[in-house]
Amino acid sequence: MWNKLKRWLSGSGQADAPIAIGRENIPEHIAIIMDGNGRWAKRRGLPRVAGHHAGMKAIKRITIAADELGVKVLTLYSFSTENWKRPVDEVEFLMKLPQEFLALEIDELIRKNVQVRMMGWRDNVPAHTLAAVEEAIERTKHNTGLILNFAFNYGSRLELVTAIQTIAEAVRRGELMPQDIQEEHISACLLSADLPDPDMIIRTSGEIRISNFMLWQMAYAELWFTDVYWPDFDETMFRQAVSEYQRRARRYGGI
Ligand code: V0D
Repeated sequence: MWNKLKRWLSGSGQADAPIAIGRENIPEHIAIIMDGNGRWAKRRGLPRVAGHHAGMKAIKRITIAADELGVKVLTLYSFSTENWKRPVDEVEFLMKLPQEFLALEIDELIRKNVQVRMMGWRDNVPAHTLAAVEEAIERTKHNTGLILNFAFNYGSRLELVTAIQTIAEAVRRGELMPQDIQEEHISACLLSADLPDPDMIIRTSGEIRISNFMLWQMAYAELWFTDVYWPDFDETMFRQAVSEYQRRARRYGGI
């Protein structure tokens, strides 16, 4: 009802038809660049941090929606290795959010059989933040449902640099010949080594770029962009993205 009203207010004139999603061809791995929290707040005359806070509710909504659709992995880009350049107060505030989010949601995540993970560098992360994240990972590590993978202190080029270092070291030790290096060696050295590549990447807030996110893994991903700010992103829009994914024919370079 509310979504219908919102669509009516925004003047699309569209009836509230249910979004058709087939049970076949559900994307196995969806990755989301959760952008627009600061702008969402600014538009309301609120401090940026209020937008970050509002973004946590969207995480909950989309996690539930992804789980209900049978998505296996949901990766959420919450903090990049470049985000340390933001004002210190903002970074300090952001570093309290994983604890707050997990304190609020861990019981339901456990009840829903969700496995929490972190994809990113542990160094530089404040001890209180890391302790909360590690505790959630530990408490959910045997869960067999949706993998909720937080890309947190993550950067794709650094991930590739460390992969290249690992492979160069193997070559130096004589365990691998340069001409024998395969795509699989590179995939196996990434932080996402035990996850499938994302089938779809969603970015909110109208920016049409990838911002150092899963550059290797996104080779065949469908890209989906929306102008909606992350705190306003809801399950209807998420289902719209999945529905469109199913309509696009994926060919992996074939015909
Ligand atoms: C702000 C919108 C949950 C995006 C949501 C420090 C930006 C709220 C987490 C989180 C953030 C991270 C790891 C984890 C569990 C939860 C989070 C950050 C920002 C960056 F294991 N929300 N959230 N992390 N925001």
